[in-house]
Amino acid sequence: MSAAQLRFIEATAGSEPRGALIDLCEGALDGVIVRGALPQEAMAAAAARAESRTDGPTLSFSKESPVNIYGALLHEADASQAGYLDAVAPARELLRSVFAPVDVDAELMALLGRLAGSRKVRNAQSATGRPYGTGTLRCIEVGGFLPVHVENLELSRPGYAGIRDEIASTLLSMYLMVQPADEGGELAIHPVRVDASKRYEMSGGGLAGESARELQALLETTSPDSPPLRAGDVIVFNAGQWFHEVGRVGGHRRRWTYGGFLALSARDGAFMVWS
Ligand SMILES: O=C(O)CCC(=O)C(=O)O
Repeated sequence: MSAAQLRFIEATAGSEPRGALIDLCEGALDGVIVRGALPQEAMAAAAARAESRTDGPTLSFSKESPVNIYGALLHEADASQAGYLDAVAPARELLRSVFAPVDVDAELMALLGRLAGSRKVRNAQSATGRPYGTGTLRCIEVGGFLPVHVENLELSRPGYAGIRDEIASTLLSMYLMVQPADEGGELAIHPVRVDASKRYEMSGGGLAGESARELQALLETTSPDSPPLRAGDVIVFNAGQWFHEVGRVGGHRRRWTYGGFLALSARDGAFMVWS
């Protein structure tokens, strides 16, 4: 782990910097924020529809912090990915109904395409050509938070068996802010980088033991970047390398985001996206 200075840029929808995704992979940039990528009114409608769903989320984490996920999440898949791949099409339908009339996956793929410059952007695929998802809808309840983590360490999870060998760059995360919390719930990106040559002690997706103590000591000597995100803004950042977290959601409103992951493919040089 090492500390450094983070570099973020901001753009407005339609004038995104072409090639920014390559800069993110090469370390010339750490994050890009696209303001007004989707209309605020459409996000308010999507949050209201999501709030009124009576069927339960696909996944619920509630031990320390109440977080609900709608859609197929590779982080939680088993090594066969069968359940994950079967869940992709129904999840797309569910998410289409939440965001209608906006086709959220098409909009985000188009945005990533503009940021990718000359590279293609496509969904990741299984060995038999089945598509991975694009994103999941995430809800952090009031009182909930996401502990500090870094996505490149997730690559050792069983679900990554299908694409692990194809990943040729750091993992990038993209998040569309659907409904920010009315208090707290900020995404905090720490200027502390994971060390690819090091073995980390892990437990339940987070650092444990000496690794956790070392990280905590570094976090106490640095300050994170917390780019304020409004409904309709999208952030794409090098979540593979920079430790990040979501602070506790206060106030009265749940925090809703829609997000997925991407990386360069060793197979065709495209950016491949998965949920
Ligand atoms: O919701 C966010 O802003 C970031 C979420 C995140 O880091 C994650 O789901 O891994």
